[in-house]
Amino acid sequence: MHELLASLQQQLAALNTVEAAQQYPSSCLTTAIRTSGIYKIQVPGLAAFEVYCDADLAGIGWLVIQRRLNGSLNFYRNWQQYKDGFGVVQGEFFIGLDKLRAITALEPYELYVHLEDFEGVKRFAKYDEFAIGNEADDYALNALGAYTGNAGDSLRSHRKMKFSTYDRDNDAEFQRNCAFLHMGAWWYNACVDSNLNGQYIPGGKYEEQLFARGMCWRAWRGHNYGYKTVQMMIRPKCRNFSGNNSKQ
Ligand SMILES: [Ca+2]
Repeated sequence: MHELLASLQQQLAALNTVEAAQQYPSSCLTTAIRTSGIYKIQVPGLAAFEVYCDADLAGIGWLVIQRRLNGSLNFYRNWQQYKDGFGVVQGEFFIGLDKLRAITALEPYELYVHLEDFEGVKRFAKYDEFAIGNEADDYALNALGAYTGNAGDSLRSHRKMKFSTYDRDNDAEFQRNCAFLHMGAWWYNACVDSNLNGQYIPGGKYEEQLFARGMCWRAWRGHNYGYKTVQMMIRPKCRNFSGNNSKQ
């Protein structure tokens, strides 16, 4: 009898946990979120946290994971800071690798990279699958699906690479530290086709000797150009959702 009671109590506790977890959505793709702004989400393993949901750039349902607007925030940071995240979600920020892992492990996600140059031209790169590993796997870019867009594909060569910061060299360049060399933090190979956490360089174009230290996306404007605005966003992929979520 005592065992049965204990079992029932356990089940009740589990139900309460589920109920608590359902207080907030697990992503920005929900009928309750129709406009851009700050919302709270909750994913297993983490306390509920605020995110910025974007409903303007590419339809509804996008959760912003990284944003560069004006260079006001330093992105040349260490492993712990990239793990935890930094900045504020309505401005310049990086969401943090632990959160990014927890979100993308929950269900299939797609990735949208928005770029705007200093002439006001906007382009994008979209990938129909996106997921990263856990910390034991150094948050490797495990899944990167098919590309569509008009900015070109400058993430392909970073697929399967581990995340690196200046104090955690996980790149494929044996002699050198790519994060230090390119003053950013990324899924460096040996080393870069893109460096969207690199230095913010007003005006965009920079000198040859600063090779790929800016927020470059090689396929559009090469290694020596950094964009005015960058926004990386993710959205659950496989849900049958009736909203206007596919302008592109
Ligand atoms: Ca290295």
